[in-house]
Amino acid sequence: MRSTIKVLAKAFVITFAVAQNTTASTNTTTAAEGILSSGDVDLGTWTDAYAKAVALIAELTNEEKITIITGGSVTSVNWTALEFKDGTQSVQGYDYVTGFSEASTLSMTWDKTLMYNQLKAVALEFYGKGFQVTNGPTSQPLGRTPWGGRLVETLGQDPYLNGIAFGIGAKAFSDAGIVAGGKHFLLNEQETNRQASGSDSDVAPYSSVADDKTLHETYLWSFYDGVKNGLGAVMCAMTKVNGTLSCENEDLLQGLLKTELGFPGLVFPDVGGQTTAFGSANGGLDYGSSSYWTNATLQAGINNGSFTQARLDDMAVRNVIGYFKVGLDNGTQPAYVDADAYVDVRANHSTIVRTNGAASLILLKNTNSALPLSKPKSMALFGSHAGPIMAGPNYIFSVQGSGPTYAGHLAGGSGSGQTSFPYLITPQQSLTNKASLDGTMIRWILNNTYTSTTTGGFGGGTAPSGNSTTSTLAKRAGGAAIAGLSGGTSLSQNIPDYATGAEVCMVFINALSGEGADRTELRNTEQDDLVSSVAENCNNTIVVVNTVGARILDAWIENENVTAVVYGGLLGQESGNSLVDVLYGGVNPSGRLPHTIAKNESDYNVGICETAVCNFTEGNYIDYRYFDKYNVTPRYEFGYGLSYTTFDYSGLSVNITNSTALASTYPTGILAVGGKTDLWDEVISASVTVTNNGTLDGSEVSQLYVAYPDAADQPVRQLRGFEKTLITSGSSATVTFNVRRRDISMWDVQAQDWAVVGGDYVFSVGASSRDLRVSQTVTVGA
Ligand SMILES: *[C@@H]1O[C@H](CO)[C@@H](O)[C@H](O)[C@H]1NC(C)=O
Ligand SMILES: *[C@@H]1O[C@H](CO)[C@@H](O)[C@H](O)[C@H]1NC(C)=O
Ligand SMILES: *[C@@H]1O[C@H](CO)[C@@H](O)[C@H](O)[C@H]1NC(C)=O
Ligand SMILES: *[C@@H]1O[C@H](CO)[C@@H](O)[C@H](O)[C@H]1NC(C)=O
Ligand SMILES: *[C@@H]1O[C@H](CO)[C@@H](O)[C@H](O)[C@H]1NC(C)=O
Ligand SMILES: *[C@@H]1O[C@H](CO)[C@@H](O)[C@H](O)[C@H]1NC(C)=O
Ligand SMILES: *[C@@H]1O[C@H](CO)[C@@H](O)[C@H](O)[C@H]1NC(C)=O
Ligand SMILES: *[C@@H]1O[C@H](CO)[C@@H](O)[C@H](O)[C@H]1NC(C)=O
Ligand SMILES: *[C@@H]1O[C@H](CO)[C@@H](O)[C@H](O)[C@H]1NC(C)=O
Ligand SMILES: *[C@@H]1O[C@H](CO)[C@@H](O)[C@H](O)[C@H]1NC(C)=O
Ligand SMILES: *[C@@H]1O[C@H](CO)[C@@H](O)[C@H](O)[C@H]1NC(C)=O
Ligand SMILES: CC(=O)N[C@H]1CO[C@H](CO)[C@@H](O)[C@@H]1O
Repeated sequence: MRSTIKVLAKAFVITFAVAQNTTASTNTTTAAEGILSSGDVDLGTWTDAYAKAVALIAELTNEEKITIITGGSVTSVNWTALEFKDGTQSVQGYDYVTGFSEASTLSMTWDKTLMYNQLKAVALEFYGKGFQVTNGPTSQPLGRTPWGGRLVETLGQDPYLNGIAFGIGAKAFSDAGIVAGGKHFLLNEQETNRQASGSDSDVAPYSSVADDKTLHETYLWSFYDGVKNGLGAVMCAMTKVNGTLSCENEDLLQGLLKTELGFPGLVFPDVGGQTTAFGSANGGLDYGSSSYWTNATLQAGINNGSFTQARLDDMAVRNVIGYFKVGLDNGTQPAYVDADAYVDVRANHSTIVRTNGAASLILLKNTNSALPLSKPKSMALFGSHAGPIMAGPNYIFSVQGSGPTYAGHLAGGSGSGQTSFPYLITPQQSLTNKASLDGTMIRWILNNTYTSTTTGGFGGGTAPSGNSTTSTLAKRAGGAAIAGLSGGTSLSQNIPDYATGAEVCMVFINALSGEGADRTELRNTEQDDLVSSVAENCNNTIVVVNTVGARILDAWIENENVTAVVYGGLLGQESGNSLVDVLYGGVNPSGRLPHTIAKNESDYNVGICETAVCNFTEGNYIDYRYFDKYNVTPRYEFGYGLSYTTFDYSGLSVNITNSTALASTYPTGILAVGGKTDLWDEVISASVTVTNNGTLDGSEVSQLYVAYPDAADQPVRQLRGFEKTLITSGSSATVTFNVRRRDISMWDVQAQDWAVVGGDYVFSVGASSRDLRVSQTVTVGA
């Protein structure tokens, strides 16, 4: 065996075609497709890592290779088992790490630089604790349904936005010396019935069925970005695709992932994803359980043809290649430490958390110049989300589902999205600090329904009701005379009385969900009633929403007393500070919606699937693609978000920059890591002038949407570029978008390839998916 592998290693140096002959096996019916040594995929920048991996594996017996693929160490070659860990929002369950914002929050920034900075900082903390692989970044669940319980962990509901962010994550993690383990592969869009255990075994795990076009154009899309940008591992899902477990699905893993996308790394299973020895190994799982993959089973399989030597070698190579690719062999990484060890890896990452939190916040409504605040005389805070939970910070949550709300300030998720907080700045804390600087009088009721049952202060007297003129002592007993917010009326401890007369009323609401259960609601009666009862008494009610996914606001959004709404994800340890930065204008808001907020639940077309087979019959039409196609008016559309300044768009210019490339309907490039190379060619350039015509400096997110010709059978318009640009008041900036071949391609089911259909493409740039300001048509092809 050793000699065979040595030939493999040597052959690699010469040509890939030579290496192909070493894959000969006793079982030729098992697909050679997806085997790295076949040479089908040009490994590019992975070539050196592949050579190192092959050289390492060449030193091993089959028994030792089996040790590696089942997560063991082989001391003879100094191979130490890889340490895997959850948590792109922090090293999960660890002390002395940073509590970053969630991935979904990061996607709200629409800022590529900030995404990179944060994800690299996260990865450096994993590196410093001695981990080699992260179970992330998370592209999917993508957000087929807004009720999906895990959307807080993912990078937005649009394949393009999600893909760009996912690619940035793969690159940032790799740059930090960590193997990025992108997840979940694939069509794992809901928590209900995801696992046989604890569910109805007749229907669980559910099987997702998507047609080939939808699969490529919506769900596989972002994995192209991830693989192209350096994913070294991919986590297959717990669920099934087309009736076969994702982790044992040869079409999915050996075919789509390893061949079409040219993925060179290891596939590892989500919990329970592996149920057989040969189904999983032949299906494309590379890292699995020693209870299925025993030495005896796999060696017998090779002997009787159920399995192949080539595949075992491939699995072993794939287990170590990522380690070499990111330079984990360079001797620099600190030793692995336990969760409570005092190894402080935080550096100055709190500044990233604060900056990115503020940059992610989305201003949805702002009337009467309610925001930014400027030294208000008085302020009242409402809702349990404004302040700390009794015992916290938000730690530790179940993977069996959580929510629908959280009775304290929510700044981190649950399950795999759980944040490890070293501390948590609540809005109450940061607003109080600000009040002390500004001379603002501040009150709070940190409860959504609170009514005091206290009847006495001094001596237990009865609280006065209304504008009682009883004795001073009685007033003090009820808190009226000393409270004073209400300018003469008595102030008892209830929500309407605290709201009455406050110059600013701030209401804080949240929505929580996470791994293990889907959302049960997209709005919350208790919280919506709180907003309404404050607004009934306060003509300057500002609502702050921190949510795990789309949150319906229609119970009160049109109330004229609700003057401003700030909407965001879960912001991490600096949450209150990020909010204050935006509320007081230290940071001009520039977050944009990564999903559509509907007016009603029934406006969304996809709910939770309760059957054994989940047919993705809606095709590509999820989120704004559905709203646009079926003329459903959203409350706030995908891409929406206000600023304290205003921007004007002009002078759009769109040119084909590589007509040679576009002369061919299908890509002609070789298959490489990330798919055929020319899918990534920049073929069209668009530029636009954006002018800040308001009085404050601010950042605008210019968004490029493309409408394909009818023959391509595509949604009305699709995001195909975005750039966040800081523009000072009165200045202009030229914003340029480079459109890649894949950005104007459609999946041709007959040809099984990405096609550029000839015809007129309309390029529009604007401030949201429904606020397109300038357009230009470009004719592609004959
Ligand atoms: C590899 O196999 C092919 C076809 O089976 C054969 O033509 C070629 O000569 C072989 N190459 C080597 C180096 O053995
Ligand atoms: C294993 O590592 C040790 C210490 O770094 C080194 O001395 C030894 O040569 C290595 N062995 C192999 C087989 O690489
Ligand atoms: C080893 O890799 C890490 C992570 O990329 C890097 O920070 C470090 O500088 C490298 N060390 C050496 C000696 O190259
Ligand atoms: C699943 O089956 C559908 C319909 O037969 C097919 O279009 C699709 O490509 C299959 N998907 C996978 C991942 O095999
Ligand atoms: C592993 O399997 C091989 C081949 O069947 C056998 O020679 C070897 O003894 C086994 N090793 C162990 C530890 O069982
Ligand atoms: C090859 O392996 C598959 C299972 O992976 C098995 O069904 C088939 O019978 C084997 N073919 C031969 C010729 O042994
Ligand atoms: C909020 O106040 C209500 C009414 O006073 C009380 O029943 C409830 O327990 C409080 N909730 C919390 C989370 O303190
Ligand atoms: C809001 O009410 C206050 C009194 O509480 C009043 O001074 C102010 O003019 C009102 N503002 C608007 C916009 O109605
Ligand atoms: C708005 O607030 C004022 C108190 O400032 C109140 O009189 C009025 O009824 C409120 N309007 C609504 C629509 O609730
Ligand atoms: C899913 O689609 C298939 C094929 O169109 C159909 O036979 C099946 O009944 C559908 N299942 C559900 C649960 O809708
Ligand atoms: C497009 O071409 C025109 C004419 O050559 C040129 O003025 C413009 O700058 C080009 N725009 C872009 C975005 O390349
Ligand atoms: C409860 C109470 O005493 N209400 C009085 C408040 O003041 C107004 C006007 O002075 C009276 O009409 C109310 O009866």
